[in-house]
Amino acid sequence: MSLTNNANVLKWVEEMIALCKPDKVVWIDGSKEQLEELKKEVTSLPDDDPNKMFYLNQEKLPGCLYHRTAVNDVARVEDRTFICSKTKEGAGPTNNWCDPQEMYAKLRPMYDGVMKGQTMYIIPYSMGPVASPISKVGVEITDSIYVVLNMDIMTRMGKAAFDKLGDSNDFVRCLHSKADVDPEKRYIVQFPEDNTIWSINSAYGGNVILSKKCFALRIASFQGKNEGWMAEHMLILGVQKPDGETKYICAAFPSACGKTNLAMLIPPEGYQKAGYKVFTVGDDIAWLKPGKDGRLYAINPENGFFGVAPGTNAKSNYNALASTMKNAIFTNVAINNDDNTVWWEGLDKNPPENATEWKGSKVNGKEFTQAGEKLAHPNSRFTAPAVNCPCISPEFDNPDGVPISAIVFGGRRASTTPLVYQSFDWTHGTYIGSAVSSETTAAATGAVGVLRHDPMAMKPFIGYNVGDYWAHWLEMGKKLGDKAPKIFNVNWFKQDENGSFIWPGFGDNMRVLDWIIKRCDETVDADETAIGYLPKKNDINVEGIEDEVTPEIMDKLLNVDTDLWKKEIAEMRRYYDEDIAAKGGNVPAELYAQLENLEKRLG
Ligand code: GTP
Ligand code: SPV
Ligand code: MN
Repeated sequence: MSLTNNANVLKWVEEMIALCKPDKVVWIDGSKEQLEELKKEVTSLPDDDPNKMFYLNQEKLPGCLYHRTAVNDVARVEDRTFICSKTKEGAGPTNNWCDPQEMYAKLRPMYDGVMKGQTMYIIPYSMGPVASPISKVGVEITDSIYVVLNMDIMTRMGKAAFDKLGDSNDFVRCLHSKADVDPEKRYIVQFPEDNTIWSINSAYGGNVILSKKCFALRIASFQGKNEGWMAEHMLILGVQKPDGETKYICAAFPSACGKTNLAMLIPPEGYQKAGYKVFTVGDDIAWLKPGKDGRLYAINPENGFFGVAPGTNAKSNYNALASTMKNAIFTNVAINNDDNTVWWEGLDKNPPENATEWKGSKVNGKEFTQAGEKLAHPNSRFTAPAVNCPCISPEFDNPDGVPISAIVFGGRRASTTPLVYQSFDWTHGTYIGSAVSSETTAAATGAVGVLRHDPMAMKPFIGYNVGDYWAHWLEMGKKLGDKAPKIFNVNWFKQDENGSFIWPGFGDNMRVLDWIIKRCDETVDADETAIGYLPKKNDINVEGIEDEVTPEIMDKLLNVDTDLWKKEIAEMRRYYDEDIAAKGGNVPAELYAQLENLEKRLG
């Protein structure tokens, strides 16, 4: 029985049934009973079934499940991801493009009968609190129980989403089939003008949880441009100061560059004693819209965290670890067979001897890791409900969102970029965002550690022409005027000659947030340099870490090396000219002017 009378939904569902030809159709109402049934079904599959999920130790990890994906299916696949706008210019130089009709024609035969002998699940969901005027509805059709269970954690899933939709046609049509998980036939395709996403031949995270990068960033960024708001790859956190005021900050870092960690940080002891508290609103995606008072407000469209497991431990990110202790799903981590719990690199220093590594082989984990092998895949992930997070913000469900005081950009940079600096204004901040580059990580397939441009940490996620995207940023700044958030850049990843990080990072990043907040409150001065405002050396509080961050290290962290910056800027000019402008991206004149001014200031 269908869960809605919405004629647009019913018509589309009928078409998809006719195309995929499932044996059975199940509407997901979001009830506990239905989800428990699905868990039973997916854990009862034979051990060698690739769709199998496993119950973990239900005393230590109640409600938690484990899943491993195909070896060739462990990360987003950017080379197989398409933005099928009506025109090539619509997708612009940062996206793969194909004519939509051509793409539909190519994919339709692949979906034809793909669900024969299988069940089709129809998942209604809301991105953002159901009551929020900023939220939007999606419907995902899938043949994967893993997807249903992930969507339950990551979104507000179930009938309430259809109630919100009413008889409107404004919902995103998401179609997913795992098909044969054939990497040669894997496609992740967005059709922005049709509000449609088609994903096939993957069963992994970001490729199949279509609410996430496909909808909440690629489609939503396009909607935001047309409707006057922004969808960004940003965490949202609140810092409650000793005086009781909470300041909200958004930060955009590329994949696997520290958003989840910063969003959940535990302040150093000195800050805790002084009365500072950090609250998490979101760890990956922000939808930003001007509010009635003219300030910029953010909601987190998601309802859970799909976080990087390796490196997560009680010290680096206690709150993330605590979030995974019940009703979570673990993907591609290792199993400790002694007690049927999970393990990954960086959890602790004791890899289990009696382990199953992420591909499914039983190994002696100690010997295995000593030999340099990884027990967990570097992009192994947990899916955890936001309600589990000990520091979840009391404003998490606020339909109006939270007012943003600062926007922070960052990336992995071994050199050049200082620990923190502030832009002169919104336009300069937009330039800084456009200039984000970062060393690549395991979050996407391909080489790791290669420096690449990743404007606003959105390179894989801008659902339209990057030139128009930058223009939209500039326009938002004009709309917000003097109420616009201040824009900063940070770099937690500066290295010494031996390749070691010179900034302790994690909880100590609070020290940088502290400076950022003081800049917003205008209670701290700064040095005006060619690249922007830098902290005066003694204004980054190092109380308690003086041994690690000596004055010499602080000098290195805040250093602006003119030669390196001249190279950086030459590369930016090449990037704007060759990678963007020459390939159909209209770099706004204001950004070129920013680049020229920067060149002049550096001499
Ligand atoms: P996505 O979910 O892919 O968007 O990633 P993310 O930006 O949320 O990154 P996450 O917080 O999961 O961090 C990814 C990796 O960076 C982990 O291995 C962390 O241990 C490491 N990391 C995070 N913060 C810091 C930091 O301040 N310093 C250092 N050195 N490493 C960090
Ligand atoms: C990212 O890669 O930025 C992620 C994980 O947050 S995924 O959902 O796979 O995109
Ligand atoms: Mn992400």
